Amino acid sequence: MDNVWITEEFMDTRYGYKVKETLFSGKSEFQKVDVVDTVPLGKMLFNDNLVMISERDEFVYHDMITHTPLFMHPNPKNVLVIGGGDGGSLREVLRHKRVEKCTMVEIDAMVVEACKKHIPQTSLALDDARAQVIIDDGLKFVNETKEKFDVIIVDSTDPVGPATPLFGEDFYKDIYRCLSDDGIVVSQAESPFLNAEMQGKILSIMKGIFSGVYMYNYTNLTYPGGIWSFAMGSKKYHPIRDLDEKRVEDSGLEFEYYNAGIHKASFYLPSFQKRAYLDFLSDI
Ligand code: AG3
Repeated sequence: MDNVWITEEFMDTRYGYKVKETLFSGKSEFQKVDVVDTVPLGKMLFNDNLVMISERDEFVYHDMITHTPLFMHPNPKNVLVIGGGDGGSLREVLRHKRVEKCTMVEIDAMVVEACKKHIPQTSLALDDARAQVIIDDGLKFVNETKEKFDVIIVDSTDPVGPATPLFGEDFYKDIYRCLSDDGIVVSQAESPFLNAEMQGKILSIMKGIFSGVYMYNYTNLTYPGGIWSFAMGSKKYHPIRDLDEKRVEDSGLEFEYYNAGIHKASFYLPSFQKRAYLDFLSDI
């Protein structure tokens, strides 16, 4: 395999990675699933030919999607992850000692199995005693559950294929209902360069449901579009005023990317992005 490349094509752009070895290739009921060992970034998971994680940079995304809401909420005990079959979000959630339980609802068993077998770096946490892994449709789960969650993390694929309804209004109404009175939802929300329309849509949906609507960014090696964003709906807490920096320090956790400074800075958006979503965003 001397000059074999794997490429992602997304929104009329293309990104490539030099392949060492293909470790798994399958087609589930929902999507194509590939795990490939690459020269530059270690093992990578692709769903429908789109990069989900690389061993080299998954920590950035997983730090930001989890620790940001978990340090904003003063006492997150019950957490729900929708999607996230690679286990990376679950791994980071469970590092918080006050989290008593983290339920993960992933639609595609093949993703979970492929990662368990080939990417222990993220999948190790799937066997944790505080983890409950459910293979089911997240949409259905939030529609039916009677449980209340302090933090819900929507770690989905892009708004094409199986994840499309996770970018819709009905889903967020259900999310609101199964959040506790001071709950927070964070959703992966694409790139402001390549998918501004989707960002606007998700924020406008949240605006109709949550009293606090925020967006925050990080920069990123593998997802297309340079800047990547998360959308946040909050019933009570403010992302910056309610961040208890001492608690971040006292947690004793060491992060590769997240820290209190990055947490605060990430909510200050580039002017073009802030201007585009002014109607939907709450004050920072
Ligand atoms: N969730 C975010 C996937 C979005 C990537 N998009 C793309 N490559 N076009 C990934 C799951 C990580 N736990």
